[in-house]
Amino acid sequence: AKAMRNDISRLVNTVEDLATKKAFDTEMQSFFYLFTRYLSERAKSVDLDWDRIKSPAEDQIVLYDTLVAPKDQANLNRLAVLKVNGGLGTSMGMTGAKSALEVKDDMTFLDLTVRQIEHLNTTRNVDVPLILMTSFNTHEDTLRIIKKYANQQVRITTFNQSRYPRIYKETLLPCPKRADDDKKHWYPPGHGDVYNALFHSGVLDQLLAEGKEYLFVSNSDNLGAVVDEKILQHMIETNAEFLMEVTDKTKADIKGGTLIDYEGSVRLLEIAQVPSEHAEDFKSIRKFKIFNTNNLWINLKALKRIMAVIQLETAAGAAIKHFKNGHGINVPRSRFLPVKSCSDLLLIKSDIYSLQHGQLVLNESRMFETTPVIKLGDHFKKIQQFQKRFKKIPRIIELDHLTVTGDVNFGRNVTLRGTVIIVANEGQRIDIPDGCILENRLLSGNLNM
Ligand code: UPG
Repeated sequence: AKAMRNDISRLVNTVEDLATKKAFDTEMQSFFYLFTRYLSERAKSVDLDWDRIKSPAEDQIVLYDTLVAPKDQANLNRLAVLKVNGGLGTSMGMTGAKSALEVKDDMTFLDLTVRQIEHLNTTRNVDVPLILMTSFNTHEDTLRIIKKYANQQVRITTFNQSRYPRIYKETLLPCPKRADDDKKHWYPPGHGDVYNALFHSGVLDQLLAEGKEYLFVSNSDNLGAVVDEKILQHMIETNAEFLMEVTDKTKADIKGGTLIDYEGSVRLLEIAQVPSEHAEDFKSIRKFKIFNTNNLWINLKALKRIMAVIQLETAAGAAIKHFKNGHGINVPRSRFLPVKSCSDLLLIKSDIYSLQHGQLVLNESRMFETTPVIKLGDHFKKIQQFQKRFKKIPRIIELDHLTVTGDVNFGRNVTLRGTVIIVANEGQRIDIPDGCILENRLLSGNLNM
């Protein structure tokens, strides 16, 4: 820790401008606390006792269907919306901000979010501001997209989250040598940094000064996270300082965090906290039925009060344990529509959904309640590959299940129905021609149809 402290002072001393230096110093002190906590936790090696983890009690998770709408829109003027937008789309092979990816009708995640808020503000005649937390990785992409909204019905504020130095595994010393050292030597310390960054950027005080009391936080890739007046009303009625929207877990959600009861208090449990011998338990749908959508509702005055204790959380939802009356709301799946992979992207781009004021709505002509299950193989993992392999997004309104493996390419105006499985083995290639209709088909081998 001593060596780290010296290195940090040296880093801070590479900054000349006094104001910048002060802000950077504060950031590095926060990093240093996190680092020393890491050292002490590593020494103890446990933070949660697995045997004390229980499923949440009934009153810790409220069912969405029991909530009632407020009589008017007055609450909305006390609300602000924040998107955590510091992450990159690395899992989809992107080098920039994931929210800058075009998802539908030439609009990016950010454009759709702006549309959603704009629609809320105009139809309800309110002034809900949009706050975007960016990181040094996503700041430029974000500004480029939002600049066109400068004169619209939505006020957009951005602030940058912290930038911490990466450390060498062996020596535990920082990688960067100077404050302006290359990007690759730094990292954004997770969305839990939102509290610290909101506070230090001055945005928390600015919101409070404007009379905003509640903050709705969600992931920037979750297009289902629209403002819900019933949830806001419930928050006010129950004096809950923190609400987490959870939803029923399916096999596809095994990685998400879950709410648990720990010695009578409600807490978030993330896979990273689970000892490896219990990883399978954690993933099971039976014991942990719900997972965190990361749609969080936070009382801003309470946040200000407890800033000192929550500044070091790495996951935003983990802060729930510090607030009074914090609990979960079990919401419909439609409030969690993320794009974590190119399979998710195919679904959202397809005719299964259409857009209404930036919101995705299920196509009425689909006969089933559920959306198709899509599994695209490794050849579709990266966004560039995905774009190259689909000349046009197929029509899938009557599809139940699609599995694609290997070197497969789709032409224009392809229609997929029922269960379709396409397998190109190693060294083979399958091209689905323009206008092709596949219904309950299994294609494999080396096909040039
Ligand atoms: N993000 C930041 N800053 C960071 C890291 C991430 O703003 O330093 C943003 C990112 O842009 C995205 C969001 O945080 O919008 C979520 O990040 P992601 O990596 O997609 O999610 P996880 O951190 O793996 O999981 C979160 C919750 C988990 C929940 C899941 C739902 O921690 O409990 O189940 O979101 O998708």
